[in-house]
Amino acid sequence: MMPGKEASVTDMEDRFPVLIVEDSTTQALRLQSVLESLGYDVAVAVNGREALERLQDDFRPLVITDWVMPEMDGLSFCRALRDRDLPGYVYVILLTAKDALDDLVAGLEAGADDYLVKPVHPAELGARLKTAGRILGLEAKLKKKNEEIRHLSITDPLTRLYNRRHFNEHLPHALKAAGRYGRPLAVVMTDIDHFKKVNDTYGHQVGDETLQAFAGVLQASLRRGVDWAARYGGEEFVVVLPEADLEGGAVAAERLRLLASQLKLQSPQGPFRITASFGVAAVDPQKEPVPSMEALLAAADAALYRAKENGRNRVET
Ligand code: GH3
Ligand code: MG
Ligand code: MG
Ligand code: MG
Ligand code: MG
Repeated sequence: MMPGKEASVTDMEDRFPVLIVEDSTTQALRLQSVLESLGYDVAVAVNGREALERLQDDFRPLVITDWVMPEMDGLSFCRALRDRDLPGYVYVILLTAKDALDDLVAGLEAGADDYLVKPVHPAELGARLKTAGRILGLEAKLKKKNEEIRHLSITDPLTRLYNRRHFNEHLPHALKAAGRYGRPLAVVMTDIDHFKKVNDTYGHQVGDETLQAFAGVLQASLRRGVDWAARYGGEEFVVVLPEADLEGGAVAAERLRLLASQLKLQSPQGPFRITASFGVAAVDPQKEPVPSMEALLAAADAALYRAKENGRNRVET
């Protein structure tokens, strides 16, 4: 940054919260005031043990630690920190009066990212902290990208519902939880009736819009925070209702059936409607052992097949 120029937004974003770990109150206060004058948000811990505790509930990705401290010194602190599963990477600067080459090597080997010898000039400290900020900023960017990729990997691009991958990953968890807490769980499988005719009559584009509208009905109908819907295949969807038994699942499916049949869909050839068939299956750990995901889905699928056989636009259990 050029002198006289204002700090850019990026500069501000790179000032991550700092934790000073220092047993000398005088030194801690001096360091704190330097850091605060540079624009950092600062907290202080008096030794390694206290710092570890503090990072658990007040996570600070930038740590400046002293070496010689009672209870837990800076090196033990670095090693313990690297063993912890914290919310993100902690960039550690060891700031110590120990100035031997062996000490520097030992400090870095213990897990410190940087090593500064006391007394450090505020200008150097500021520059070192900027380096730390660049690295932590990069980590934050990667984390955000990872979350985006993770989101994409579990989302169906057409309907924005969860995809089959997420469904296959999460239904077993939901079943395990149901078994553990002795709670029921219902799955509703649904398949749009004569959907091939929608494509054939109105074209694929309208077919896609129909899938989006139908998925919208499913998503909007989720009543509890724990309920979720996924696109299982082409025009097949599944709704998972933890806490619902077979009867509750059937009531939910009946509501969905009605809402789907009331959807007003548009095409260049004029408005049209659809219907869908529903198959419901449930587990009740109070009455019987929790089945595998495959067995539960086979039961829902068999019920869906009966709904088709019995004339479509209906719910079977
Ligand atoms: P049924 O009442 O027995 O379910 O008849 P159906 O015509 O709905 O069943 P079928 O399984 O024969 O046809 C499903 C159709 O869904 C065939 C396929 O081209 C279409 N489809 C699958 N995925 C998509 C998609 O992403 N977009 C569009 N537009 N069509 C899709
Ligand atoms: Mg000390
Ligand atoms: Mg079919
Ligand atoms: Mg169909
Ligand atoms: Mg089908």
